[in-house]
Amino acid sequence: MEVRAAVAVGAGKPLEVTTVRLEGPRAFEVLVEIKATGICHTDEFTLSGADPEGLFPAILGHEGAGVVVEVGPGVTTLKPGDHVIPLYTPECRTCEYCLNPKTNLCQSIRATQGQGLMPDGSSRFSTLDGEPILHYMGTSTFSNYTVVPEIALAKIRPDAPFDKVCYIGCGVTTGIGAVINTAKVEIGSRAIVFGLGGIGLNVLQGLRLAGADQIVGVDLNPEKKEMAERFGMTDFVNPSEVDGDLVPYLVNLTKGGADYTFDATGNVNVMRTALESAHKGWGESIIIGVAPAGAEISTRPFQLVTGRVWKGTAFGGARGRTDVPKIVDWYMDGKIEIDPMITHTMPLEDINKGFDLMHSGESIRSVVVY
Ligand code: NAD
Ligand code: AHE
Ligand code: ZN
Repeated sequence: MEVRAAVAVGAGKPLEVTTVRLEGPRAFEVLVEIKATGICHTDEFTLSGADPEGLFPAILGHEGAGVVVEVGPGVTTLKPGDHVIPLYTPECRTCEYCLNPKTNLCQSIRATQGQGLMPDGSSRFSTLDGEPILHYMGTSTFSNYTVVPEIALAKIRPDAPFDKVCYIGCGVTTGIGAVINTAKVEIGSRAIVFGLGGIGLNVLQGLRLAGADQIVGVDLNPEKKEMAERFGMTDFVNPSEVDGDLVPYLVNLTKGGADYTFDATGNVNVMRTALESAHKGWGESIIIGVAPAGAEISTRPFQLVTGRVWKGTAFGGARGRTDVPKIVDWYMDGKIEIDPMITHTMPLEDINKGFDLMHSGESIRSVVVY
């Protein structure tokens, strides 16, 4: 079939919205009509050329929601008409990783996913001339139809609005999950969140849910303060307004260091500050941000010797087929908020404007509605 997609043709180039060809689902695959997709900073990271795994031409997008149109042979858990959220972290429930309760990183299709291919090693997308176009993160939601492995689809309730719950496909789950699944924050904790964008705001609402007492937000953009307060931030720090080193300032503000700190910037210098502003003896720092190719983190080993812990999280430690439908219920039941964070919506034709809004810091989340 012919579908409309935004194609990433090369690093640093605008997406090209065009008609491409999509082959139907093969065994254990599902054709999904994407109804809405968010634009995450990770899409921008890959489009910029900073992603060591970035490949072109490809159809980016990993924060979508839609409806099953057709299932391939062997698919047993989904049928046409089901509402779904594609998962860049699948959940096969049988691999060594899925069977280990310590991780959510299902590896059953990771190798081909990283190469922009379906599990059988081929692509379903091509140009009208028949040249292959690669998938991205196994999801490729910047297309009005996409093909996704069955194990990479969470079935969700049919009354949830696509243009809001698409955000659960990455940002919401990553931020809240980092608090609940990865850090396992206790009631009464003090926390610092670096970066108050689409992920950081969800870390804030996760901290609020977990009952943290002090929630410090750090961002260079003062425009982020108001929205962050709405999501539970108790103290705002703009590093450009702090005289001297940020670490002692934050340690003092949190009365000895935070129990938990979170990087949601992807900047390795910020990651170091986050680790070092965690409390001596027990403070844990969680890296969420994705850093560019070649970037490395560093600190004095003494920081770890004296009890601080450095951790990372992908997709908030969530097991998508199990956890995503529950997070959709939390939203529908009013336990978490999504609507105010979706600051802009646009048709696919205007998707590059969504990237411009992210660059200028004007948006939290832009959502493309098909
Ligand atoms: P975003 O662009 O919406 O937000 C980033 C925020 O960081 C902005 O508010 C910006 O002003 C702030 N910032 C930038 N540099 C800063 C600095 N030096 N000090 C303080 N604040 C600074 O991006 P996002 O969508 O929220 O994504 C954040 C990061 O999380 C990205 O690196 C993204 O790739 C990553 N991410 C990781 C996962 C995961 O599973 N680990 C999932 C989603 C996104
Ligand atoms: N490809 C990059 C790493 C990108 C990355 O870390 N992705 C996160 C999700 S970000 C979503 O917005 C992730 O899930 N990582 C685990 C995995 O297996 O990719 C690189 O540096 O090579
Ligand atoms: Zn993302």
